[in-house]
Amino acid sequence: MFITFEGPEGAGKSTLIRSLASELESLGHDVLTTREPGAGEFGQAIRSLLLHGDDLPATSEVFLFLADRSHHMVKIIQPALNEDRVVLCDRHAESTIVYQGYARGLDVELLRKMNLMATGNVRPDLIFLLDLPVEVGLSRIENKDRLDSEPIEFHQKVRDGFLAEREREPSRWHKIDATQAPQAILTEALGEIKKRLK
Ligand code: Z5A
Repeated sequence: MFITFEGPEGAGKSTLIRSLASELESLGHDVLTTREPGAGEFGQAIRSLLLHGDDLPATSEVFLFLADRSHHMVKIIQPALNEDRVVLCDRHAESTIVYQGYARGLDVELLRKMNLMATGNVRPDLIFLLDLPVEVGLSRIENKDRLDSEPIEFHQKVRDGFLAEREREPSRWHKIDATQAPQAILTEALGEIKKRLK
């Protein structure tokens, strides 16, 4: 099962993924946790260009995210799915639609096609949207990177973009109120995964 985690900054994705992985492992599942950008050596190199480099043209940014995604799919995610592992991935294709499309203004329909090319047409079985007001999420971030430092209007477009994407395809998404305590978020996410694993 391929599960991705999306949301605005500081939504608590990494926190949730860590505790979900340990709960799922204790239930006997073989779990892979991974993230975009930045899985493996190739992903790390792209991550540092994207998050810690100079300002980038929006098109350069999108090609770097897609290069990371295609490599990640072929080398890490698809082999794990082939072994029936549960893959928990912190951000994936929907972040490109929302950050580079809704927030940066690139053509969303073109980005959908580019995503499919990068993933070999593989899409997540389940996408968690950890939703919260952008001010709350940003206040949780201690060391801001290049993208965290965008103006508040950019982050609001990101939040609105995720909510709009979820409306397009409600059966693939599960929205969680990310202002709740971590334990409540974990219980809700675990319940949803168990329901879908049946
Ligand atoms: N990006 C893109 O533009 N296009 C793409 O295609 C892709 C990504 C794939 C990656 O940054 C950036 O790349 C990201 C999108 C863009 N943009 N930005 N900015 P990243 O990987 O460095 O970080 P992130 O994905 O944005 O995650 P994050 O916002 O840094 O955090 P998080 O994983 O969602 O949250 P966390 O680390 O679990 O928690 C943050 C803090 O909040 C921490 O102190 C926790 O202890 C605390 N926390 C967690 N949960 C809670 C609850 N429930 N209550 C209170 N406090 C909490």
